[in-house]
Amino acid sequence: MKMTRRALLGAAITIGFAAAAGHTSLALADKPLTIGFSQVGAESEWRTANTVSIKDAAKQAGVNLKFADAQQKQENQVKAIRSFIAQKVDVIAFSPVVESGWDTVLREAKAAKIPVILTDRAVNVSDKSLYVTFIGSDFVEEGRRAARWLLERAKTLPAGDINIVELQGTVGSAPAIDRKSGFEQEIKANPNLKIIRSQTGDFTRAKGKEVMEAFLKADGKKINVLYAHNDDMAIGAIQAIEEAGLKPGKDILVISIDGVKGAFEAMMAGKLNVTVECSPLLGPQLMSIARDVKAGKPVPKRITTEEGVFPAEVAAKEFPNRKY
Ligand code: GZL
Repeated sequence: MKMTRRALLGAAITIGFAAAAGHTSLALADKPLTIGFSQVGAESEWRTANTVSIKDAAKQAGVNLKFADAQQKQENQVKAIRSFIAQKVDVIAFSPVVESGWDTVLREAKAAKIPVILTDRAVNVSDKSLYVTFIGSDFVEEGRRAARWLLERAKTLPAGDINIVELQGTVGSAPAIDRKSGFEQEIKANPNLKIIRSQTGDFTRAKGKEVMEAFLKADGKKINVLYAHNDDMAIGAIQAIEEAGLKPGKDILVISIDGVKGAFEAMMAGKLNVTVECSPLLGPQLMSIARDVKAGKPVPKRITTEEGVFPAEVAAKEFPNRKY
């Protein structure tokens, strides 16, 4: 069948458009995903492992990662997020140092049509559409698990009050708020369990040691248990307990959260009684979710990491399996 000149021209134009479209989509497919990531800081073994997980996963996934360390200051995270917006990254991800104060900058990201993913810690915002999803642990459950270990252990202790001192994480942070709440809810089951002192150690070893020294000066012999919101503060406090001439893990039971290698070493040395796992290995999940978000695929609003509880009795056996 002879094609008329008009038909040939129409066909040529159609092929031209298709090729261009094909070429464009091919080009888009080849362009690496760019993620702007604002990290809390480098305050603990957990945080260091979290940063390694994110950077390694980005390399593995061929993601162009723009990484900013906020040195535990919210204003630095806000600055970093604004810089990512200016650079027109594909996705913004961050671990918010504290829960509040994010509405304005997240509205700027939304206006710039850049999706935001929360990792590790949650935010308190009036409009939940300001972030696409939150990948991280259930900190309330971590606090409950710490308390459940103590409720069981309390059954083997002499009758009477069991005095607890608490080293809280960073003031205003989701893990500090939730780990405190979960622990307090659960210990209500035993009225002998009393929190006699509670103060922030800001998730660091140095501050954990300093605050524990103050607790020991005030209440020394009265203290039966230390509940620390992370292993780094517990490890700092263990040094203070030893310097006070007491045996951590025996004279004062030590309970903490994270499950970093340092905690397993302290348990194997008989100085820490239990650590509740909080996995920092969020990198691979972040990269995969970010790609889905960029591709416009639906993702769950909340992705909770699976974790365990490791008492001292299992530390030596579990230690070789630890990845952080
Ligand atoms: C928990 C994380 C906490 C860790 C601390 O997901 O945000 O911050 O428990 C870290 O070790 O500093």
